Amino acid sequence: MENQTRYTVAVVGATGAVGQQMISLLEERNFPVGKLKLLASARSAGKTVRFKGEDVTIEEAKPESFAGVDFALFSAGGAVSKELAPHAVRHGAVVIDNTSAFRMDPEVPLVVPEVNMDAARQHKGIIANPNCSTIQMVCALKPLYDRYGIERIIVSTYQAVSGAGASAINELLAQTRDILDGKEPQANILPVAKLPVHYPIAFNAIPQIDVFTENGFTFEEMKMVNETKKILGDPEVKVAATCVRLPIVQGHSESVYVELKQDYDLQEVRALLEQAPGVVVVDSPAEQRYPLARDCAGKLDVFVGRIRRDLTHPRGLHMWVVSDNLLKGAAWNTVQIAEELIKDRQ
Ligand code: NAP
Ligand code: 3JM
Repeated sequence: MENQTRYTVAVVGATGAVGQQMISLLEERNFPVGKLKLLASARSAGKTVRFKGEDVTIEEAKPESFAGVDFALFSAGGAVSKELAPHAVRHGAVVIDNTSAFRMDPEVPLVVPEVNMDAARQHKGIIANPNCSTIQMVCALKPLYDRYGIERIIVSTYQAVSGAGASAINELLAQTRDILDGKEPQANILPVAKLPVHYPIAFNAIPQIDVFTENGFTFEEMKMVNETKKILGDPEVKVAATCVRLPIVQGHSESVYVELKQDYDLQEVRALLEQAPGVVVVDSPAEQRYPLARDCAGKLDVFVGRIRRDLTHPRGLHMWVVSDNLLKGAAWNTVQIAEELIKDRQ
């Protein structure tokens, strides 16, 4: 494919946990990159990253960095996106933003390709990538939503530290080492770096992800509530979430309880999930088979198991949903949106 169109792609946040996965995916998926621009803070300017056998030098992200860029993949926090995404759009780039900066903006589509790729095609320069916990949940729920309708969702998450960035991964590893060495663990990052109180995550479970909102739910929990409604295009779906951080490096797990609008047949539910794009069913209690974060890390799909009927509600259903938070939850969903957009142009 010598004369295939090639694109200038910018990765903003190139040194981060998500940005590094984006760079790997662009290479592994053979995305038609003509030029790769790697952008981060001034702290990283001058460092190099290998891409397709060549060293690419990281530059400081600035408003003028986006001249000639076709796709700008943002993953450097909400403040950076708010400041720089409008400049990328001004330069003619399509922005795919991984932060919460624009997700609830009515002018910005919030997209999971398996669920609502059509919305992406209506973009006005910016496409938002949902929160990692929302993405994997809606992938598993979409086939059930289409077939039966959804009344209500109650979800509890078991989230990996990589969702809080490279520094949270380092913190978990250092604390684990310290505790095993009989030393006092130091906590400076989790649950929320910018807040004053920190707790060790090693050998722990922290029921706080992101800041608290006035209603007693955290912002992460409210992302799941609001983003799910926007992606499904249904403001009536009731969602309640409890988001918990666990000492896992990569892979979010979720206990999802859903009340469907219509009676369902369990075998049909299983068949719908087996046929759903991007979903893999791993569910065999007789063989003790169910999705495990360790097995799902590094994979692009959403894995579903423990599919069972609720004992108290006739239309209630339980599932265990696992995916790699840095891949389908972030970098892969972003690169996948870009792949779908270029398919349209070919
Ligand atoms: P991370 O490992 O802490 O990396 C942060 C990245 O942002 C680094 O590349 C950093 O560059 C860069 N950065 C920081 N300040 C900057 C600035 N002023 N200008 C330009 N670049 C700057 O975090 P991460 O886990 O990769 O996550 C990054 C962001 O992605 C998060 O803040 C969040 O908004 C979003 N995210 C989304 C999801 C999702 O569910 N879709 C999941 C995880 C993260 P330096 O190395 O130079 O500091
Ligand atoms: C995941 O703006 C920031 O400091 C980033 C906070 C953050 C977010 C967010 O709100 O964009 C950290 C980790 C997310 C996310 O995907 O919502």
